Amino acid sequence: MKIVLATLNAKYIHTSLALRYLRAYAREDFPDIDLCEYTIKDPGLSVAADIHKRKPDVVGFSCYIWNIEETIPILQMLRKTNPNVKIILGGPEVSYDSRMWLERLPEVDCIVINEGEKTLHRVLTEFQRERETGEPARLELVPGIVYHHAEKGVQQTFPADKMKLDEIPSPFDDDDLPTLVNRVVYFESSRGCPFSCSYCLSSIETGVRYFDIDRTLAELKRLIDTGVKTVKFVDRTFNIHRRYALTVFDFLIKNHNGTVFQFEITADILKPDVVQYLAEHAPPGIFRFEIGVQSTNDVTNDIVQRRQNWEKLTNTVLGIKNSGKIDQHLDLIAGLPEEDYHSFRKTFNDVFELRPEELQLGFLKMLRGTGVRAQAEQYGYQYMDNAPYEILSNNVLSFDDVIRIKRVEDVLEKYWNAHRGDRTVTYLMTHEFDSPFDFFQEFGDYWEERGWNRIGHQLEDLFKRLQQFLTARETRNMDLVQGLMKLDYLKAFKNKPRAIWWERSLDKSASSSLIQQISDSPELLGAEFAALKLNEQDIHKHCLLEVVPFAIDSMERGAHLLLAYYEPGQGQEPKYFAVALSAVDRVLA
Ligand code: B12
Ligand code: SF4
Repeated sequence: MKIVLATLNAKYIHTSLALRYLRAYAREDFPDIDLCEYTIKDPGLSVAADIHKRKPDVVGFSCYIWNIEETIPILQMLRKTNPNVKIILGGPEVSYDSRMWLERLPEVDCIVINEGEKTLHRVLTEFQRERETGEPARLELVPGIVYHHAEKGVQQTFPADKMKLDEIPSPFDDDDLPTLVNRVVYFESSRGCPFSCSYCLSSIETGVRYFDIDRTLAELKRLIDTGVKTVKFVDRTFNIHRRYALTVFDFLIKNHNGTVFQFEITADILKPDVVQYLAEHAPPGIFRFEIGVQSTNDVTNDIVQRRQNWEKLTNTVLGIKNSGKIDQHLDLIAGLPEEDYHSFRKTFNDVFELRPEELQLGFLKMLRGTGVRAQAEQYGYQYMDNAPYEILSNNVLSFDDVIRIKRVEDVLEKYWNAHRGDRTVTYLMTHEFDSPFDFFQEFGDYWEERGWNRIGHQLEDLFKRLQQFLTARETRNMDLVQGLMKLDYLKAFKNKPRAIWWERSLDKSASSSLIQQISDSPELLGAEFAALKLNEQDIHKHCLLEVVPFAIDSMERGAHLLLAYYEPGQGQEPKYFAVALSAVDRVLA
């Protein structure tokens, strides 16, 4: 029996862990399985054609919020082109309201609800038996599915028991592993979450199950040895089990070999001793933490049953930040119950205070199966009918508010999260705007007014646009802001940039005589610079000179000569050196 297991990933770089598990579990009895990964951008017809040419007897699709709408036309084409093929759906998007899905999709033979390995195997066994005996598959005997019954219509069987995780063979097979090196490899050490946030699907399943720790470590070692660049743990809350988490951290600290590991952690339950251990031992740039904050409004958190200790969360985030070794990505959700525009502004500012490396601003999605969806009427929610079921408004947040917050998201992504202007934005938020949120909101509004949301942007454009916005609103201290923008712009390059977006503050001859001066007296720029022993030619080739109106470490006012040095062959951001212009002038004189 030829089986195709297929899915549409959100992007090419993502990979499907679910399909790899399903194949691993079924393979012993059903060796002829093709695992086919596409993306949501692939034309439906070419996906259908690719599956069709494999001549499958059974096709299983893995369905999520990001791919369901694109998957439906594909399975409908397959049904039309091959009336005999068996079509199975599984995945979180179809595990809730499954009867509705099957009624909506008569082309589908059955839907597997939740955990799929054992259930898929049982369904396949029935289909195999049908092929061999000619008797109809006895789907009523398979727990955990919804299927079409010839007379009784759509039927649902009893829920399937949860599996012991170690019964499932490794999802990573030796032939497949090398193809994953440059993609994001998802990795699971546990299933389930003990928390009950009502907007999240993971709150529905009770209990947390773990893979045996030795197996987990051995699997991680395999990924590291294959040279996989990025591994993302999909565990709902990686640090629930303190000892398990510490063992994994410790193992990775000792064995990472350059592979980057991302974890979703709950910051307020990460114990101070673990934070300290990580701060001391984590290799820089190897771990990355995703921390869901969602809201700092207590009423909102109560309603969505999210218990969160803000003080402990803050201590963890700052402790990790101060170590400078682990990037943190904090998540917010706009549109939660009773969080109006002003409350969301406060949430945003509270979280921004922690200066996370990335702050992701998402909008509430009313996922099928979740508590918030069941309570939609109570809080006056309007939301999209189809995936991703994003909210449009509720009783305290109008559609206009939602649209305004979207503008914040847009510039937040382009500037803060892309690290285009860290120094400038930090300065603006603390000195020239009432709060970080107000900076992003005002800039986002201006951005949209100008129609810039409809065009593409080079790096230079981002700086020119920021300058245009700040000038138009007559921002104070623009000379200082522009100095910071220069530092930020120059930092974006690994080699001396060819183009700059501002008018040079030094003409060619002034620049040349300064370079000569610096090469004669490099100690002017400090001992670190002098130790580089750059000659005049090196400085011409690898350094860029500019005047900024402040001292770069203290930000004290006063014209300074800035030298940005791009060390050849290092592929790193420049090193900055500076000296008060008056000091250089004196020497020059
Ligand atoms: C990886 C991931 C992503 C990746 C996508 C990767 C990809 N392949 O393209 C990225 C980062 C892009 C992503 C984004 C989002 N995600 Co996400 N994501 C996950 C995550 C962390 C892991 C999924 C996974 O691999 N799990 C491990 C596998 C083994 O479990 P599984 O997927 O449930 O599969 C089992 C069963 O479902 C079943 N099964 C699955 N497929 C099939 C197929 C067949 C044929 C059968 C029989 C069975 C079956 O068997 C599997 C094994 O037991 C899950 C949370 C989680 N830990 O599961 C959320 C999750 C899937 N995401 C979710 C959400 C809401 C989102 C976002 C909307 C969040 C947002 N930003 O607002 C976005 C959507 C992006 C978009 N473009 O619209 C929800 C899903 C809701 C839904 N109905 O699909 C989840 C469940 C999180 C949650 N707890 O609510 N996400
Ligand atoms: S949001 Fe996080 S902590 Fe809350 S139920 Fe979902 S996975 Fe668990």
